[in-house]
Amino acid sequence: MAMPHQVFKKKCVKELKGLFGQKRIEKIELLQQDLPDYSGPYGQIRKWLNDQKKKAVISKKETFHEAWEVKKQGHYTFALVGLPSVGKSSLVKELTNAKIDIAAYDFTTVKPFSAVTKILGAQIQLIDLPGIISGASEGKGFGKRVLGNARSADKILLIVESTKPWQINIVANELKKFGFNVTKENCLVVFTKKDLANASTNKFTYTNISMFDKQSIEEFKKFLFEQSDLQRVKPFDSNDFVILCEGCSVKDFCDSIHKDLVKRFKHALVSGSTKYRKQKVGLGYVLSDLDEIELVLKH
Ligand SMILES: Nc1nc2c(ncn2[C@@H]2O[C@H](COP(=O)(O)OP(=O)(O)OP(=O)(O)O)[C@@H](O)[C@H]2O)c(=O)[nH]1
Ligand SMILES: [Mg+2]
Repeated sequence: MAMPHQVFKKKCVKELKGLFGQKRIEKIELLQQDLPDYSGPYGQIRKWLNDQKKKAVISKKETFHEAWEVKKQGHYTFALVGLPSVGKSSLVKELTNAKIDIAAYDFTTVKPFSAVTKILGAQIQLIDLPGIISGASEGKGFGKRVLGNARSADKILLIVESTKPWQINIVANELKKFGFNVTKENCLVVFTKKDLANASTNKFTYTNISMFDKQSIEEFKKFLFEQSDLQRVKPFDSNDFVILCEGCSVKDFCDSIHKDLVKRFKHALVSGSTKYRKQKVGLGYVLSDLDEIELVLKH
């Protein structure tokens, strides 16, 4: 029988304390092997371990400059990584209305810039990074400082010009050499300047956008939400959604509102993913995007 999820989470935190780089990654992989294949609270632990693994980048001789470090904000963070002048800042500006410099010459952005925007009720953070070049992972063009900032992201957006799809390999290689686990799960490709060409790749999930096509920007927002592993749960008496991680349970919903709510919990009435409207469910029920929920509490 699997140990209770709270006990397992405590064990993870304890065993990872003080471990960094490769040692931390190895310990996370051992813990992942022990993790029961359940959803709900164990799904949250699985996500947490994956996040920890992404952040435990092997840093070689790299010394990271604090001044450049972008703080994680909002429900979910995407970092934009790409060669110079591919349209990273244009995209962040379009999505967030932030005051950012955009220009036809390379290296317009010289420092990381963070902006948060609301997409389908979720606070999504975008980190606009200076352009990288071949050799960035070895420090060329302040590459290490730039790539180091992608560490705080939940997923990386590989920003590539649609007329130059080969840029994917350059960016992915620099990220890999820097120690990132470049996979379909944690990297997405955004082909920019769709007004010039349409591009595709079979290595990553991708989308095409253009600053001159507002429809593509609207679709891009939905794309970001879909790729963000977040879901919306609607309390029956509210018009606002509660934003939770995919695979969250009724208990996670209660905890997100108040830590003591579960003590008063009798049952919940859920509509959406359930067979019936207002179906009676317990704390372990796993919620889906756009479920409506009503809590029935002890007095
Ligand atoms: N045709 C076309 N040009 C675009 C599009 N998006 C951006 N550009 C142009 O591409 C150039 C570079 O845009 P930026 O947003 O500054 O690119 P960047 O990737 O942030 O560049 P660096 O900060 O230098 O790394 C500018 O001249 C933009 O006007 C687009 O969708 N279509
Ligand atoms: Mg820029």
